[in-house]
Amino acid sequence: MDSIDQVKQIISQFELTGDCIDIAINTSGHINDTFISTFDTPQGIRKYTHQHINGHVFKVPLDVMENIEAVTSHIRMKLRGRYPDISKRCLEIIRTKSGALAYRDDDGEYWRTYRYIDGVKAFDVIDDVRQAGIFGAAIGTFQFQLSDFPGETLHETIHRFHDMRMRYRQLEEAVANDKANRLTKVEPELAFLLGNRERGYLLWDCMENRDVPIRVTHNDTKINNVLFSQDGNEALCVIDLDTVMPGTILFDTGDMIRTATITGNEDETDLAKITCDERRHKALIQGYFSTANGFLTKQEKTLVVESGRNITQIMAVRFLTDYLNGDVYYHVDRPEHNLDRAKTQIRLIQEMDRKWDSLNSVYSI
Ligand code: GN1
Ligand code: MG
Repeated sequence: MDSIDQVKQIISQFELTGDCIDIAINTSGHINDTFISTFDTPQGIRKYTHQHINGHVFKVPLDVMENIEAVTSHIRMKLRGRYPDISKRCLEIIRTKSGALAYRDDDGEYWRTYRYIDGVKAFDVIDDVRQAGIFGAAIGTFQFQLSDFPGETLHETIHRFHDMRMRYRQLEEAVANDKANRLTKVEPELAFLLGNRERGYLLWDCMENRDVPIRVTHNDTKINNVLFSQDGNEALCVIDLDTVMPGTILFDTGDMIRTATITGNEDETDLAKITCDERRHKALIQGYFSTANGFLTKQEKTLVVESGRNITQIMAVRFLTDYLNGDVYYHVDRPEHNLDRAKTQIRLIQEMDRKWDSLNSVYSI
């Protein structure tokens, strides 16, 4: 983690006015280090989000920033004219003093700044059924806004990000190396994931065979990446555009289902609290279809429920792999953190399977 003094020096490289009166650390993300600054300016108090982009995960940080700039410009164009104030509805990059999208520090590490979106709410777990519908509609709207964006112009910032075959190969490698000497602790989880391997290839294969079209995808549409109004009645903005890339929208419906139907936190240690809430699932998909229906193909629609199981599976594989590798990818707060995360994801899949017929009833509505 970077020191506050270092962060102060970094912040001074960006095109900001006023005096920096506070810097706070935000620990919610798994990948980048995040800081929130407060500035006293002649126009009043202004806040900003500063992030040290994880160069281990994002090999070319400037490609990430170019993607975000392109996508946010497109969304802003769609929002203008529809809303008098779009400041809470789209991320806004603050450039460096020399006009760059990110600042490269003396160690070659990249930093970026966004205008902080204040007066909004984010949820790690959904509060109620109605909110699931609002969240689903927000993801559909996001996809719709980008449905006419030329996806092929975006950089692939993490190669084959949702390629399940590659993720299983990485898991196999982690098992073979057993770097952190943890293999004996993961036997049931590993057995479950290996038993589900073939089914997991479905989404990626459909995309590669072009059974579903390539579109712009967010690739991290978890519930806490959508900002809600304070009263929770409106979804305002989809944030964390780091992994925006060409892909299938099923990656996004999948992450949406994974995070909005689970009844506990991603790292909950009491697995008895984890199930897939069928009522939220139904409201979520109805909300999603209400805004996305117009551009989805029949095959995309057919695979939406499966996508929730699929993306939950890929997360379980990735968390378990990182646990076996000794926690080199995701931020962790405790030694078993990644294993706890893998376990909740596996429990969620088991619960989805138990309720599978009921989950699929969304298609007969
Ligand atoms: C990571 O940094 P964060 O928390 O937004 C990860 C996602 C996972 C997520 C699991 C680049 O996202 O793929 O879904 O954790 N991002 C990357 O919560 O690997
Ligand atoms: Mg992310």
